[in-house]
Amino acid sequence: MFQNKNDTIYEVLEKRGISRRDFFKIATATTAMLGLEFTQVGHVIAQMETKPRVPVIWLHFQDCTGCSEAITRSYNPSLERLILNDVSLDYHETLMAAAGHQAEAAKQATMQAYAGQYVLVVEGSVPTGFGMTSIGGRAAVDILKEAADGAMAIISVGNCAAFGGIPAAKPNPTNAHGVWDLVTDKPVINVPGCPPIPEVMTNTIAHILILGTLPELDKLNRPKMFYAQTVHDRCVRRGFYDAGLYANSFGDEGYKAGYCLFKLGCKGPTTYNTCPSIKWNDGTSWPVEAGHPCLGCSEPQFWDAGGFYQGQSSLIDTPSLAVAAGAAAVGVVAGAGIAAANAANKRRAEHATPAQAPADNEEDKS
Ligand code: FSX
Ligand code: SF4
Ligand code: F3S
Repeated sequence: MFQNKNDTIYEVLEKRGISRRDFFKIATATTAMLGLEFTQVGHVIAQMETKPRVPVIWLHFQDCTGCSEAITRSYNPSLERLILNDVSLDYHETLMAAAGHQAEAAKQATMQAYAGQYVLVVEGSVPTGFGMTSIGGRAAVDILKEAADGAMAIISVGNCAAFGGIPAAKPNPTNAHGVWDLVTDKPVINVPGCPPIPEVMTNTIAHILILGTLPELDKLNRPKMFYAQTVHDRCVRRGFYDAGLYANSFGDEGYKAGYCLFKLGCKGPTTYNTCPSIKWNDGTSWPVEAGHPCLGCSEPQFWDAGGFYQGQSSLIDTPSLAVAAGAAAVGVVAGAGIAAANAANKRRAEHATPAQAPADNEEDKS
């Protein structure tokens, strides 16, 4: 097999018969995909030529596997491209062929051979209650901490891994937590959503693996490139909101006319995510465009913070301003600083309601 872990991305492509010319095309497309200026193509080429492919370990805890299900529908980059070219996906309970002891042995081998070099992706919240979920006879929290110890960075995909999600909703019977509650000595990047937008997951992973840096993060450790604006900022129904035209019930005349869904409980004004821009299923549509209010799935505590279909008590008088976030990167070496910031940020998230969380992002606006 050509999948020598020490191969660079370029070497992997070369062994697959990709010409030098096509490599340049791939590098150019990758630069655009990562949201970088065209002038950065040379840097991306250098990274792809010199950086060994990085192993990824993907752990599942309390989840519905919707995040893994969603990532298989990523189109740019596709999951196939990510796995074949850019990363070595060494452990993923749903996608790997191995099972049982064989799978566990593969994970242990990667953790030992690439200590300090692999990226850990976590899906699902982590139960900490006594006697709760165990895998292979081991407590979930131990499995997390063991894998986190040797990781250069951790990506929490989905609201469950980032903020606790559904399992942590009241009464939280398993005492479930997001990863950044439990791992405080490593950079933890939150990619929330229930599930997250597939391209947001693949691009965040690709950014770290190809550039070797962390993306710029907001106060909830979400990549600013995707979470700097509210859903409301770019909503297709925004003109109706501004004109005071609302649907009052599903199926009424306003609903049929495509009016704003605010009175049906839409959390778009207080939810930071890129749904209106990237959309879902290769740009086909997204919840509000398809006729459903935004549930706030990328914010902390979204299951507990008010009814999904309850209109909020008052309109937002000063809608947030859109801002194009730069993709300026912070080196992985800065990870220790980010890890230190995790503690303060997670405390903020614990006490935030979706209505409060955006205030934490105010500094991101101009
Ligand atoms: Fe949670 Fe992921 Fe929601 Fe499901 O597995 S973020 S329940 S869509 O998919 O963890
Ligand atoms: Fe769109 Fe919801 Fe904002 Fe209305 S309240 S404009 S439906 S995001
Ligand atoms: Fe989630 Fe709202 Fe987008 S519910 S998928 S953040 S429109």
